[in-house]
Amino acid sequence: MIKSEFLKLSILLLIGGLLACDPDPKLSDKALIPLPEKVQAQDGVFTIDENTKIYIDRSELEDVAQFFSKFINHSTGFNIQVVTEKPEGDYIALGLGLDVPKEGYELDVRPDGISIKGATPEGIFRGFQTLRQLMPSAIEKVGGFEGGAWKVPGVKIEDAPEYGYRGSMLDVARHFFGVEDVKRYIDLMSLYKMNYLHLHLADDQGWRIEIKSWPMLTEIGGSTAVGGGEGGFYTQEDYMEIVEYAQERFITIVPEIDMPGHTNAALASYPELNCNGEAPELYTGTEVGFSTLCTDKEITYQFIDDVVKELVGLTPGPYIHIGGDESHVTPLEDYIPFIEQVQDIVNSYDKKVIGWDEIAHAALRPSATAQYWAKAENAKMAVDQGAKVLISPATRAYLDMQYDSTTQLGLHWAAYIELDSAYLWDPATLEEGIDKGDILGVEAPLWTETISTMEELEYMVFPRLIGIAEIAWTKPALRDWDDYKSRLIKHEERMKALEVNYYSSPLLKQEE
Ligand code: TNX
Repeated sequence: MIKSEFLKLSILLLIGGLLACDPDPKLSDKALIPLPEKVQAQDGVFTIDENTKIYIDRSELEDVAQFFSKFINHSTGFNIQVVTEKPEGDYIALGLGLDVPKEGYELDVRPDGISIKGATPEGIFRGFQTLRQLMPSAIEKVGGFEGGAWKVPGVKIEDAPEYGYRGSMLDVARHFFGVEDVKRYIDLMSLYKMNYLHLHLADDQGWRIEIKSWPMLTEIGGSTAVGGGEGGFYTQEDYMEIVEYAQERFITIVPEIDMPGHTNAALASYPELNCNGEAPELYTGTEVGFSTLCTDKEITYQFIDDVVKELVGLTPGPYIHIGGDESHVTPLEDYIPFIEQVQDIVNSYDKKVIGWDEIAHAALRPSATAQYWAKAENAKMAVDQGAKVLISPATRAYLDMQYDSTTQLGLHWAAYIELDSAYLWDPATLEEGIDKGDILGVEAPLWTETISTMEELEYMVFPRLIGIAEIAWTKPALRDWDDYKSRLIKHEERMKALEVNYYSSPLLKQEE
């Protein structure tokens, strides 16, 4: 008897202790990245429990609402439902009709309810990412419920992005990354409100997308990788799976076929594309600039038309990327008409062209965008022609650059890029003559000559991509390195919950 009383008392004390350990979360303990435009703390907390509903009053919000309920249910084990009639108890309301930009939103968290409003489902989706960062990090784990409550601190947030294109690029040509890896990358990007994923689908070392009218591209050209590994490719079915997965997260895939250089894999597959008609050996090294499509053969343009046509069939987004970089063995007098003709092919399928900054040597079509990676003078030539620029400076935004001289993976031809260097710049003031109005947005590319696994990929990408995401989303006047750094330190817990193999920079340890 005495023993059982003691047991009861201990259990009560234990529960009391647990409750005391679960104080209301404070807004100041949360890390919002990218930082929203206006954040105003409000009293109280909202508690998500098994009775919480997601309330929508329009069918356009059904998909986005289902996405959230699934997300929350996965980690909490709740069975939160989407309802179209105003519920009795507390709920999360999603609503349209707000007069804000396409991706803008307002998030209001009060003790008796949460609302996310916007102008489009996309805006609501971005707002949900903010709400997600206000929830305990355990929300990131499937079955993450470890006791305690899913409390969200009271807050009113108004937010909208600085740039409409906030992206990353994955080089799946040097080393191939399969569908599941790309999906994980898309998931991670979406947490930081990124909206474009550029896939570098063909290079000297590999052709990674099935083209039904030119089947040897993948059969031969897809069969290897840097270092001589087995390579791989996406069937069109696989690729659509990626496109649709991205679409559900309001991320647009931009396919790139690099040309006229970086084409050894294509030339090895179809020797008629080569000026001498001979197939070169498959290439597994890391040199650049030695290959070119034959720019004065008719078949080259038939080939490009066929490839672009099939790609367009897989591309709901507006852009096709034509590469155009480092074509060192294509004489400029051949390069220029080539780029002009390829732009016309892409435009004939109602898609817009993006190309690396060298394409500005050619006459750019009005809808073209030059991706600034190396030469500011190329980017300025593009601006002078009235084209837009996508900002990806190798010295700041290249995710394959080493953090410092001790980094084992990656390259350092452009720079060593520590977290502060990746964060402390602004697209609109980076180069004189390239102003806010000239800029489509910001993209951080990951080249994979030295990277072949997801673990390695995550190490190079995180947390630098997060800083780039903030540069692209948050107004420059609101950005501050020390403030960002302290948010990133708080955010480490969430990356751990996501099992991201991030680079634990010494800069993240200086504080406290
Ligand atoms: C330059 S960036 C390249 C790529 C390499 C990269 C390595 C660009 C347009 N071309 O072919 O992979 O450097 O950092």
